[in-house]
Amino acid sequence: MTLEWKYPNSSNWSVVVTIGCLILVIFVVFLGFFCIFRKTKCRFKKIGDDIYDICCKTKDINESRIKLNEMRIVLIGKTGTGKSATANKIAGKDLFYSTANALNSTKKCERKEFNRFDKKFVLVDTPGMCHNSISTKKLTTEIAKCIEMTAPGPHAFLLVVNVGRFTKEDQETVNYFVDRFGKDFSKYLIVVFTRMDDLDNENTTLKEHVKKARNELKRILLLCEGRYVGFNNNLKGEENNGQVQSLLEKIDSIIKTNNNKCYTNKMYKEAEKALKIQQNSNGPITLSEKIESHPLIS
Ligand SMILES: Nc1nc2c(ncn2[C@@H]2O[C@H](COP(=O)(O)OP(=O)(O)OP(=O)(O)O)[C@@H](O)[C@H]2O)c(=O)[nH]1
Ligand SMILES: [Mg+2]
Repeated sequence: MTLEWKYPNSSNWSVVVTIGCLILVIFVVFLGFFCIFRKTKCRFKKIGDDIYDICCKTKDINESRIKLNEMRIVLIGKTGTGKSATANKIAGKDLFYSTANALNSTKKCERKEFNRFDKKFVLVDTPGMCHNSISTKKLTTEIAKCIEMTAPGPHAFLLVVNVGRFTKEDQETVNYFVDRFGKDFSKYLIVVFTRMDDLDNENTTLKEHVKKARNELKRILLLCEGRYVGFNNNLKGEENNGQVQSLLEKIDSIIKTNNNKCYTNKMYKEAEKALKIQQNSNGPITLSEKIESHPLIS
């Protein structure tokens, strides 16, 4: 049997043309649907992208709002002055270990987060200077961590001193921090006087105490533009809330003055570099010595 091509007759032609037209219509319809689908998909994608953008922006705004409502604080000072006790008073609960026993005192930087007075707090308690069982080198390594622990950096440094006599050790402690944290340190500094109960027992106010203070202490208060508060770490409840609120007002004013900018790791690195240069050369004196000999302060 042989297969033979037969030229289509007129009726067959109409079938071929109809099938051809049908294929063409199907193709055009398919193409049309494809284009509409693509366009819709693009439009959906755009709507999706817009929603994503809005979500991201809202997330950023929320994050910056959280950051704006956040207070990051580092407590520094000589050992036993009441840093951990003050940190607990700020938190309104015992988060840090505070003790009269020097052997059990704070040995490492400790970071705690909590919410209070409609704010988020990040508090870092540091080991005290002039510690018998920790070398200054070890303390320096440890204390340097407080900047990263409060990343992007603290809004305030609370230098905790007690209302007792301001000793040579206290002075050396301040000098240490001035040199370590550099020229920007004073912009973030607040002095917290603990043991206000001792002053109450002597019927003295903090203002009077400061007035009668030694020049070394007055220099520090000048350095931080008179930002100081008193704390009685035995107070509880509303009375404690009052002293914490006074401190928070001071921190708020620092944040405003510093245009919301916190102390940064970059500032710390610059201070570290400057201190190394000063230590390696016999020339310029350290920042703390410069401050001590400043005409405004001395
Ligand atoms: N009376 C009185 N005692 C206080 C006050 N503040 C702290 N203390 C006491 O001082 C002692 C030392 O307090 P801490 O908070 O452990 O001191 P610190 O500065 O953290 O000490 P380090 O961890 O060694 O650096 C504790 O027995 C506290 O109860 C205060 O305002 N009044
Ligand atoms: Mg402590």
